[in-house]
Amino acid sequence: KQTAFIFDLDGVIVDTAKFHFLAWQKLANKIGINFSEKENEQLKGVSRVKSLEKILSWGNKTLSDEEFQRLMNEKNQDYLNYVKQMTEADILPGVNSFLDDLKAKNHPIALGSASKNAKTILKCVKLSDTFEAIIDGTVVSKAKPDPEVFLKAAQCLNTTPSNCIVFEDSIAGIQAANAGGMTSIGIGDKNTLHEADFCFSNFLQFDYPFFKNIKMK
Ligand code: B16
Ligand code: MG
Repeated sequence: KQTAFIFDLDGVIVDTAKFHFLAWQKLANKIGINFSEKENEQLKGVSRVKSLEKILSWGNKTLSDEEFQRLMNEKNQDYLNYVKQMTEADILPGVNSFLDDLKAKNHPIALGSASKNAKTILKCVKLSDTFEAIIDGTVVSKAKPDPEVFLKAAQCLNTTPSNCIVFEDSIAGIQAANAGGMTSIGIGDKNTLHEADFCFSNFLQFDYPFFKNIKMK
């Protein structure tokens, strides 16, 4: 059976991670909480609600439900203003040709993202019809590092976790893939993503034949 491939979105297919960073930083600073790349690393792959909860806990702050909701919306609007300006040119280097290779060889491919904005982003970068299954923040109830998002993707692709390879840029996402019994490929810094089975800085660092001989979990 052909190996199935599951892709995270933010930080793997497109560099929206930098937009999340800018939007969260603006919000955190506004409420007097320090926010740098170091804090941001812990928000990657984490849901919107959990992200704001974490930021507030770092600043020892609590908010009313109403205010919490308001700030989450504000961040999302800010974030979407960046997203709306994206085009196909914002797909990360090497991603398109790798996706083309997988499709040419009939590998099942799915998207596994924590984002509620996933479909909007795919539309902006013209990848709406690329994935056989799209599992995103609108259909998942347990956030990464829980494996739910990837297990659902495997199920939609009609395959087993051990037949899946997951691409992830976040610590939480690598943990989710590992917990689901899938082979995890980190995209980013080796030291940060040391729990991944394999790690590359980007999609130009490997090619399709690499996966022909890969040792699966
Ligand atoms: P949204 P991924 C995740 O997407 C991001 O990494 C994370 O930073 C973000 O908070 C989360 O989506 C929720 O995104 O606010 O758009 O619903 O990496 O799982 O594709
Ligand atoms: Mg990500």
